[in-house]
Amino acid sequence: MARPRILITRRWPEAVEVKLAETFDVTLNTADTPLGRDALRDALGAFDAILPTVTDRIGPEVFDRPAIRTRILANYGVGFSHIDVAAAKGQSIAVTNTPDVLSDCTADLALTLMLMAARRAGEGERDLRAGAWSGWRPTHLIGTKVSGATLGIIGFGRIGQAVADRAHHGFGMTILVQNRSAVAPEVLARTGAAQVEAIDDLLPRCDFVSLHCPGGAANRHLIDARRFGLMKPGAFLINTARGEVVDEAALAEALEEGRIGGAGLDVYENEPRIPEALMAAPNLVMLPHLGSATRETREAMGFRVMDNLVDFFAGRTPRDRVA
Ligand code: 8YV
Repeated sequence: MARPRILITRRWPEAVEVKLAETFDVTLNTADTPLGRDALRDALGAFDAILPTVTDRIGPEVFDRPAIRTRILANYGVGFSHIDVAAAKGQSIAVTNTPDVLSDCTADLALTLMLMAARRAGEGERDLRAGAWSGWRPTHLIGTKVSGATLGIIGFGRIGQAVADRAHHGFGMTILVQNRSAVAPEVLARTGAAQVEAIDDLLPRCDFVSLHCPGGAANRHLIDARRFGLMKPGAFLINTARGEVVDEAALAEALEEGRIGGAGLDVYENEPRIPEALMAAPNLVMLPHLGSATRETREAMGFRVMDNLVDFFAGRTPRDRVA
């Protein structure tokens, strides 16, 4: 039987590309630039599997073509709000993702942002490199204490729980959780966490709020101007989930007016475009979507995609099938 034709839409860690090529008829995107709508639409007619990333916007218009060959979109990443899952389902195309393997590193990065924002690490490094550090003084770049503070976690899946572990056991933080469904008591007990029914009840109680819910239309602008108003003055917002979860214009305003203490972002509404108002905000730490960016995790994500593909083409249900 002919080997399935697969398209890897961006460059992946070499070890994974090599392994995939042993099993599949692989096409690489050697230019490593996002494919765009027409190229993705063409790919649906030419490949048995497409392996997209967050930079491939696979909306309903991409599926609007005759003779679709693709049977699976095996996403590289846990979040898949860039894929119109209903449209894929409508064409009987399976969708898989890569949970678990990136939870540790994404949680590590959420803590990085929390510490950087609260301790003004970005500002400090910028000043130092600009030659603007005049020396130690008791009032220089005074930040906010992280240890012992209260952390609110919105979305208590694998990554949210990994953040709670680090924050509670590493920094002695009190953990409050808001989640769509009830969290099992033993899961809450691991970090002494309490579940709060509504986001509006959680926000006023937290010194730090970290987002770990899915993106997509359902959670678009979950944190908006009204909810920034509910946060404690001086509190920090951390987003390593998806850009659309935060109303960036409202965030810029809340930062500008000093309604919150600061924020840390790894994801943005229109990546890689960053609004000017955010670029100008000093009390904001911004990283370029680095949540899972370690060699170990990026390789593990690739091998997880490979497992999903092998199962799928062997007629088994892939472990990470989301549609
Ligand atoms: C990925 C992520 O690197 O897995 C996710 O959902 O946000 C990132 O860690 C990216 O999405 C790759 O497609």
